[in-house]
Amino acid sequence: MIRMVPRDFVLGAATAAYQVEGAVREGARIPSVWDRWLERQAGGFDGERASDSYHHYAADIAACQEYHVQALELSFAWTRLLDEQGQPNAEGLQYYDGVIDACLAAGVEPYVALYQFDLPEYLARAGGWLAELTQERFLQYARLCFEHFGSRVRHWLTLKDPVTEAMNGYVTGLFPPGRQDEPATALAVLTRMLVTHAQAVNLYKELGCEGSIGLAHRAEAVYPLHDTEADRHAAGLDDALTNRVLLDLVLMGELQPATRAALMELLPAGTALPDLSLEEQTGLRQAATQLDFFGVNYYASHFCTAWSEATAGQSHRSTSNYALRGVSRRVHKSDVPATDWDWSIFPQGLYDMLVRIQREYPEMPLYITENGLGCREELTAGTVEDDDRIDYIRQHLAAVLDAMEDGVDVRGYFVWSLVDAMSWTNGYAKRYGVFYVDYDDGRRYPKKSAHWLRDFAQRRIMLTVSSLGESLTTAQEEEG
Ligand code: BGP
Repeated sequence: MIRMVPRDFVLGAATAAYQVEGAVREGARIPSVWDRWLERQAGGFDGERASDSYHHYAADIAACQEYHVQALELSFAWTRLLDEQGQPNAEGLQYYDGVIDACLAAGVEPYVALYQFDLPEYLARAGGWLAELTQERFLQYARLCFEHFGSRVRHWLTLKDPVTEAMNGYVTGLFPPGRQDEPATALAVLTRMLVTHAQAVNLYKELGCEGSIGLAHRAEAVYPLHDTEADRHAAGLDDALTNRVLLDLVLMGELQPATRAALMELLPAGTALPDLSLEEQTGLRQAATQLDFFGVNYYASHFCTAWSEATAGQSHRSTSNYALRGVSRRVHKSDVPATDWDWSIFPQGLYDMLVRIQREYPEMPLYITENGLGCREELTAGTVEDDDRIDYIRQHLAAVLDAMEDGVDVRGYFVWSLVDAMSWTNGYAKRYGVFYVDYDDGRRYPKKSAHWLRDFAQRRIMLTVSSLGESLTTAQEEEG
């Protein structure tokens, strides 16, 4: 079957400030919680240099133009734009002026996230997202960005992956502050983040900015491992924390009764659900109706079995091992292929999440704001023959096209990532880029996937043998 990808379907690539910029001591940047966290970890990597995009952004944007990457999703570093007193940092503004102007000059549409995990260190010390000061400063920061860049940046994301930040910070301990087995705190943090997100959306609309604003969620599908009542129940509880809290609060402005019931069951006895003032409740509902789009980050799905033993996952940096007491244990399914890091490769999960969001929540344009494959890779003769990545992208794009044919309103797809970048827990060993980065000298090399994406962006044709999971070829390869 030949499928045409609509001309107005955005094909882009994504990065995030802390994972690519480096230059942590330049431009009067203030410390981020990740600087200290990585210093204390025994992981043997840090964000000091990363992909050195701080100094190579012009080349990266030129590569987007050359390889027909229509849009670049990036995040701004809060730590570069606002100092500890809440005052704008002129050097930071100038740096991102350069980035945005280079994008516009190259015809590459910028999609900017205000935040992707890199909280200023002084706010982490003040209590992180649970502190009022964090919320206050975030809104100052959002206002600065909207006012300064609003006429040039037409697509904003308030937050990316807040569930990942909350769960890794307070359940698995993989992210700062490294606390474990505290699902109630994770829920409180997530709720504060989403209240702040709502205030930022409402601020954007109050300022009358002409553009669109959304949020990106790592939407991992959760299935029962076995078709038993116990496993179905475990998957339901896991899904409540992993997806439903965020989807309910962001897309409906309040928790649905089934989500509340699941939370009451899975949280330690006597825990109350996070308290929201009337104003915050109204703000959440208002933001849900004003939101312009919703971003889906998708990498893997989970197969769950009931679990009453200890929470685990914290010490397993190279595998996807995860279990939460009283909720579920995620088990690798032997008939599902997996990445070098044990993440399931399951495009059906992306299709299911898209259809579900469309079916269960009010109508909303969706973007795939991140999707990609992390591998161990080496440069050979100036390139990487990353056929696995091409296959991964093809299969997931096919799932997106399937969902669109079934009525889901998907507006674009961003591959994670444009260039190899620091992985939060796996450092530089895990490469996602369609451009290889030599971390010694910062040079970039297009991988085979960059060429494949360029051809795909030009032709916008995909030939699918059948539906999900089947191998796909582009018209060009068929011809050639
Ligand atoms: C997403 C993050 C990205 C990226 C990706 C891959 O949740 O938004 O920043 O890191 O996960 O994850 P990892 O680097 O852990 O493999």
